[in-house]
Amino acid sequence: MKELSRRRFIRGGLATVAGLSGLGVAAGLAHKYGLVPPDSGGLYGPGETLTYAAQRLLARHSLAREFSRDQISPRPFADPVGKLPDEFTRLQAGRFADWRLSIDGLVDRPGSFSIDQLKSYLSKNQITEVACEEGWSYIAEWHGVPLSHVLDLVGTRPEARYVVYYSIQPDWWSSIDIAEATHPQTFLTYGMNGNDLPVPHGGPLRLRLPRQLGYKSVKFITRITVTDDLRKFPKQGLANPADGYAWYAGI
Ligand SMILES: Nc1nc2c(c(=O)[nH]1)N[C@H]1C(S)=C(S)[C@@H](COP(=O)(O)O)O[C@H]1N2
Ligand SMILES: [Mo]
Repeated sequence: MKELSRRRFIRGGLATVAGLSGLGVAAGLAHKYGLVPPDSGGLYGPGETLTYAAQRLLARHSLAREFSRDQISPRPFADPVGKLPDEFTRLQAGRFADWRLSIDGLVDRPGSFSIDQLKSYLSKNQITEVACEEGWSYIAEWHGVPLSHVLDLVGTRPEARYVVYYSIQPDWWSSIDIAEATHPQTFLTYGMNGNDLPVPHGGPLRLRLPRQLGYKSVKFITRITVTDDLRKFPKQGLANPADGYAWYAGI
């Protein structure tokens, strides 16, 4: 388990500063223009709203930095994950042949995809950094299919605003807005540094979002739901705003 109380303490300090400098006024403007993230309520709300609104107005299409092959970290750090469910062990024994990613919600053709199917679609590489909120990072090459490509295959409906994604690990799930979901660097990732994605890094399938902090790049993805309203869902899983993890974690 992570040190949630320390994070809460750090965020508490930041919220105090934000309160003193009057971010609430800016947040009011963001509301007016519909640029409000789903964790805009409560103590951290004005700061979160300002960050998200500024990002979406100024840098919606910006690219995360990409690196050259010689900058790839020789020993990428795999952040230890909690115990994986028995279902994972069973699928792993079958070399993930039965792993499925299902996509439902506001799409015309809900469906489910095997890893081999995903590999047969448009394949892309990116050499980007995983940056953990705790301060460490590493650079790796990632191989996958852009999420936008798969969303086009299932036919995202026009009213879609968010994409919710779930790990086989029960408490790990998160969500992003459509801008992030259709960004060219947002990948359904099945490979790393020339090999299949290793299990400690989220194999066989991980959502990679190099523009946001590591905790948004959820490992062992099995389901995606497209929605118009995050209030229909409970708060983010383990990495949730109440514990000091912002919903929008842009870097
Ligand atoms: N399913 C799942 N996804 C996860 C985590 C996890 O514990 N379980 N940890 C997150 C956190 S906090 C970080 S920083 C990154 C770490 O990625 P890495 O193990 O490749 O370094 O994975 C994220 N995705
Ligand atoms: Mo992290």
